Amino acid sequence: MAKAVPKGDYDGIRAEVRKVMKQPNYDDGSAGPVLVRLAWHASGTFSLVEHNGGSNGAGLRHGKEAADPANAGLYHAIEFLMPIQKANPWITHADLWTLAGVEAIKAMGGPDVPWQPGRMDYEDESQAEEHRGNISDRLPDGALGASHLRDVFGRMGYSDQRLSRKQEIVALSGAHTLGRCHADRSGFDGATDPLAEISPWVVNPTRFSNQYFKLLSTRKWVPRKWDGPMQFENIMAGERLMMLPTDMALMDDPIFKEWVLKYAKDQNLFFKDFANAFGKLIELGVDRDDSGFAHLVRKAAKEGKP
Ligand code: CCH
Repeated sequence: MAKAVPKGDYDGIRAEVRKVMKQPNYDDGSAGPVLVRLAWHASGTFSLVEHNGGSNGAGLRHGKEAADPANAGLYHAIEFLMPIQKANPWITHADLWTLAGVEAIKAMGGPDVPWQPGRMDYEDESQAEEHRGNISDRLPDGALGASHLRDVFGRMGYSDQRLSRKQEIVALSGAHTLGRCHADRSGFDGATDPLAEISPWVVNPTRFSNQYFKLLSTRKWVPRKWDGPMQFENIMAGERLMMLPTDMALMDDPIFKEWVLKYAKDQNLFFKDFANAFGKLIELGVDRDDSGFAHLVRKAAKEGKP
């Protein structure tokens, strides 16, 4: 049972998130990684040009967005958080999902990501569709390469054409230091044990660190021989680690690679850039007022400069 905390007590909500993160019978005993993925998928549908999608509304609970194969498995995260929302109906799902992602990152040893409340929830499918339009097919496809990453993140407003944003796509990708691929969710897999169906990018997938960049840049990654989707593997500490083609694209592309190497060397730099880029991500689509990243996103949209 989650605890009811006074209205507006977001630290109290954070404490409840830490409690639900402990899931002894789930993956590595932690809901943390899937909570981070929920915050990302709730936000990553944003389009700067069409100005729809994004974290406002928690649209992922409804209709086409809920059924989007890219969101397979995220119902686990939604269900983990449900008791908190039930005990605290004053917080919207959209605020709770983003706050849970941010708190999970912190609880797993990562940086403090800036977060503000103020998101509303779409009550039903028709309200979600009215506000969001058709936003399916907007999340990235792990089978593709660097130009796909530029298209997808460019649509959200992240771009490596502008100096200040050059590294954000790479910094965000560093979240793959957390969690695993699940064959029954994304089709990607890589377990050493043929009975296991889930595999991580790093050895300790519940600790936020720059390990993903270290391994990506120093290990020998070879295409996995199997009849599933194309993915890369390396055996380490008896565990089969994996990389998606999109992960490998960060090493193939010279601009992305420069940042992979920087983050591999300097965890503080990664934490700083990640906190900034993730803070911006969870603001996408939030038109609450004229402050913070929401303001920057609106300004960029007006100027027509993704
Ligand atoms: Fe991711 N991600 N992600 N990802 N992701 C998957 C899992 C996680 C892509 C594909 C996949 C980001 C960017 C990308 C997480 C955070 C982020 C999986 C496995 C695929 C496939 C899903 C499964 O089978 O359960 C692609 C492509 C991109 C391109 O950029 C970004 C950005 C973030 C956050 C900042 C996290 C965390 C996971 C682990 C989830 C879990 O359940 O363990």
